[in-house]
Amino acid sequence: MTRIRRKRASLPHHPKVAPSVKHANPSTRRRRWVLLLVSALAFFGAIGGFWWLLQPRGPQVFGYRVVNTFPHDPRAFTQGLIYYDGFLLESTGKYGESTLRRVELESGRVVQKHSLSEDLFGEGITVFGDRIYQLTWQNQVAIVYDKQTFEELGRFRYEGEGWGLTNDGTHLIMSDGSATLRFIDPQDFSVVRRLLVRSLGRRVDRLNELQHIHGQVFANILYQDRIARISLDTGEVTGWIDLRTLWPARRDRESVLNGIAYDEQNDRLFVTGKNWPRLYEIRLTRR
Ligand SMILES: [Ca+2]
Repeated sequence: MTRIRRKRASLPHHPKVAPSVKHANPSTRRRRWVLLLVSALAFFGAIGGFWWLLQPRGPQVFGYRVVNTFPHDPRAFTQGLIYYDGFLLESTGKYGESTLRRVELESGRVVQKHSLSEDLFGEGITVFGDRIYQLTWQNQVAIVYDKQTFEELGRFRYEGEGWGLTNDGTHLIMSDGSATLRFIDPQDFSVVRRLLVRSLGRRVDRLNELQHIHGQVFANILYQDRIARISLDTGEVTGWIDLRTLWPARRDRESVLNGIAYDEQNDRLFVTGKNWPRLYEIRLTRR
């Protein structure tokens, strides 16, 4: 009994809690809390910043400025357009009206023309080497021409529909109305790669006329009068060009924006549409 009483009596002199904490004054304690809070904020802030850096950025939205306006044949149901060697090359559609033509930019005058047979509906075109390749809509036939004389050199068959056509210097790149671009071997027209095009995770359907520009593909979207700038590595849309106000006086639902051409030497971007009376040289502006 005596021992126990002694032990109890000694308790206040041997506290179990460290004296430094138990007896820290209030200002020291406050400083510790502030330090802890600041450290936590810095830690989570750094994690948040890192996460933000890793997030995919949304596409840039571009406006435009009209630099020049040129005449365009209002009877041309434009399905393919390129700028090549000082002239425009244009493919027009519709059964019985489809053509391949060489057009003087300034006057809109057709200086050379090849008419397709009435059963063919002309679509996208591209120049590759000494040849022009022209797609047809539902005929599943690509026609190959001598790029100077427009003499037909041969034909290839492909699956599905043919819409837009361009090339990256190695492969032809083709659209078919879906969100997928096909990369085509120009020697035998075999498909070497398919690229699904998305914008913020959503498929971008109705990719139509195409133009390869500095490693990206520009594609106008049917019935939207917008152009998507597409990364050829990922298929992601990196930018949208809004051209809805460019030519609002359309005569019917089908007379939509369809035709992108690029003069690489002089960095000029041209656009027109189906049966549009004008072809525009535009400069992109940031919004
Ligand atoms: Ca084009």
